[in-house]
Amino acid sequence: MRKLRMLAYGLAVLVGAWAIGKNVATAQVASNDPRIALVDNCDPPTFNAVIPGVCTPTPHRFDTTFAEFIALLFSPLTVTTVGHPAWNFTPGYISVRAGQTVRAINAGGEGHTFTEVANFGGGFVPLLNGAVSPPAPAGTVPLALAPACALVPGVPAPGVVVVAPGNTVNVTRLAPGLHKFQCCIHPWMRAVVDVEN
Ligand SMILES: [Cu+2]
Repeated sequence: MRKLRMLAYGLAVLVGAWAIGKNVATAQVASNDPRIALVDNCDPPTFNAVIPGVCTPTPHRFDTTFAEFIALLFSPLTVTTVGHPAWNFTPGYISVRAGQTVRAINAGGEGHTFTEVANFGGGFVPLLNGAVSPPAPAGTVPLALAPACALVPGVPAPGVVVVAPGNTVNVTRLAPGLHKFQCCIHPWMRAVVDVEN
């Protein structure tokens, strides 16, 4: 467990440092724009005991403890990370008209990214990709990194913007067709935006 804590703490520093250097678009847009909520259920005392400051208290306190979160990262039915279902993008599929702005609103207590990827894949936190054992069961196949989620030290990746709790990122100028978005921290948080002509 100590090793896990050290690793988690290192990751928190990494994510925190990344968030500080980023601007998140918060321009006012029409309130009827299609929106996707970035949702989690982090319990502040237990998450912040492992990764200080990672879970912001919210008016309605979230209550998935860190241990519960880790316990549901994996399932005996699959060899890859499944993730805790309380961490998700909702809705996971929306259909919008070309030209509409999609608002991705962080309704959770943790930072998340809303990153467009060519194909869904792993994020930049090895623990949450199933690459660290424990907690990953023996035989776990780590998720392959989605290239758009790659972090290169000193080189900000355009799509890897950490959206702080309560903040919104606006996605504009989406071409007609299917667009896939995921969180580069919790790679099971995913949504598809279908842009109609
Ligand atoms: Cu996330």
